[in-house]
Amino acid sequence: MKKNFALVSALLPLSIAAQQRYNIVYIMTDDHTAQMMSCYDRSNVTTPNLDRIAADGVKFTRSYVANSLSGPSRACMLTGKHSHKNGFTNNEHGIFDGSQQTMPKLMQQAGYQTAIIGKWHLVSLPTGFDYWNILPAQGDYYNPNFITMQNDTVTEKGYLTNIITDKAINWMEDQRDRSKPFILFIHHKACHRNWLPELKYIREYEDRTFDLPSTFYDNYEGRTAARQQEMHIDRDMDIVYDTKMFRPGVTTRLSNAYRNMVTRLSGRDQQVYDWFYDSLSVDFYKRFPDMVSGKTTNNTRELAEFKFQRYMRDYAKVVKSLDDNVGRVLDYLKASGLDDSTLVVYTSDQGFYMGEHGWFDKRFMYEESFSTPLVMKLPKGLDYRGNIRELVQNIDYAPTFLDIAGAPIPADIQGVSLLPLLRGEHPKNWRKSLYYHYYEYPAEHSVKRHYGVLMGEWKLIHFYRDIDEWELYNLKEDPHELHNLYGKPGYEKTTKKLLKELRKLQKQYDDPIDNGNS
Ligand code: SGN
Ligand code: CA
Repeated sequence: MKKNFALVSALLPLSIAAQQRYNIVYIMTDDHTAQMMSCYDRSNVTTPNLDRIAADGVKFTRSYVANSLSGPSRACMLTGKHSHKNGFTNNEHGIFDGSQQTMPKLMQQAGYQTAIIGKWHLVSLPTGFDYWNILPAQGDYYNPNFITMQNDTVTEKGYLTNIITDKAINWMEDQRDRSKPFILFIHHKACHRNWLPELKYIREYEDRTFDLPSTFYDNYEGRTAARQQEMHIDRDMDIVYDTKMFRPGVTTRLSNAYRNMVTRLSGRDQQVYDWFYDSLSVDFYKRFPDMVSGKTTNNTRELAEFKFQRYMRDYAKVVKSLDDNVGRVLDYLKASGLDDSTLVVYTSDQGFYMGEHGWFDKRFMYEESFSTPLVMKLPKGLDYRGNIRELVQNIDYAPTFLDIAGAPIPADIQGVSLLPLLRGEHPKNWRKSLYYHYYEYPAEHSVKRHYGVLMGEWKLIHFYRDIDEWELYNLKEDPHELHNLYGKPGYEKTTKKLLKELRKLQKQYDDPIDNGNS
């Protein structure tokens, strides 16, 4: 017995030391949704480089966030904890407490070099990174500012997606300590509103007419919170800021913000931009003369569909640059011999509506925005390939990376390591349900506060605060979540079961429900 112990303790450090310490390149975009990624959905765009990641690894088909909004999603990813535990519940009032335990700090302790480049959006400055170079707030697409580790603001020339990639490749090539494994976070602003394209792709997708989603003219029957939102393409998308129909004299809520963004371009670039969108704008105001007053038109369907096409085209252009740049990172890893030893993760801070329910933006626990794309290119030694259908959430990334680093996963981390799934295992005790909680209301886009549970084909949601409404969906029979079954005869047992699961998760995650209606 004694002998065995001695043997085990002699072997243990060896086995940890012998474990391959993969590098991790974590690429996270802003608002990039699966409907605009061809490895998930071929109907809208082609993304060959993103598809390469999935082809050389895995694609998660049931990947979700804990809170569908930028700052909160990033805080969940960094801590492995739900919003109420990491303290960053919403963008408008949140300041991330950088003194708390985070995955990058734990990765450092495990001997990794840590770096982050691009969108940060957590207000306080990064902690736990050996190198960082971040955008102020949402950042700008054209000639963007970056905040340096010295807390200086520096303006860089060019298109943001290219610049972030240049910086990331530079860091891997010239700046990192080659004696250590690394985790590099490449955080793009693309494809965040208002979808300003790289000038070389300004004409791309202009001959495409995208199909309207079947739910574009949703009437929100039985769904009060869905009816009361302000993220409607028809009503809420700004004709100047979002669809870029600028015309001197036409003033909208966001027209000044728009000009400030576009006039970051200069000289010939500014001309290229203006030539393109001005000619569209001239046609637009001929077609919708009432819009010159910046107000309204009788042709509401025609206008809504015009806005939808502009939205889809501009978003698709932004994705094209993104896909190119992901390709550059993959090519660099290959050329530099890092390919076999590096896990590449591609995800977004949440999904997004591409006209489903008539919407843009995110926030709701409905599938399009609750889910987030997640594909991983696996390094040598992790040889599983294909789809992973288990339920996963962005609180799982932190424990996964720690697991990969051979580091212990602290007990207060609420996510679980995905490493067994990456090995092709299907653990019998894998989670059967997911918890969601969204807090940013009252706020832009007016999506009511809500929490809910997803279990198998069922979803139960409670909207609260100045509303007290429950929704129940069967995703198999009603994938677009149009038929709220809550309170309908025949669903009492299912509702009870889901409610029990919801309360169990709230207890497990220790979420004090701030609703007054629970
Ligand atoms: C900005 C956008 C919103 C968007 C939020 C949050 N408005 O406020 O449309 O929902 O960001 O997005 S804008 O007029 O400034 O473009 S998030 O991805 O950062 O959470
Ligand atoms: Ca986002």
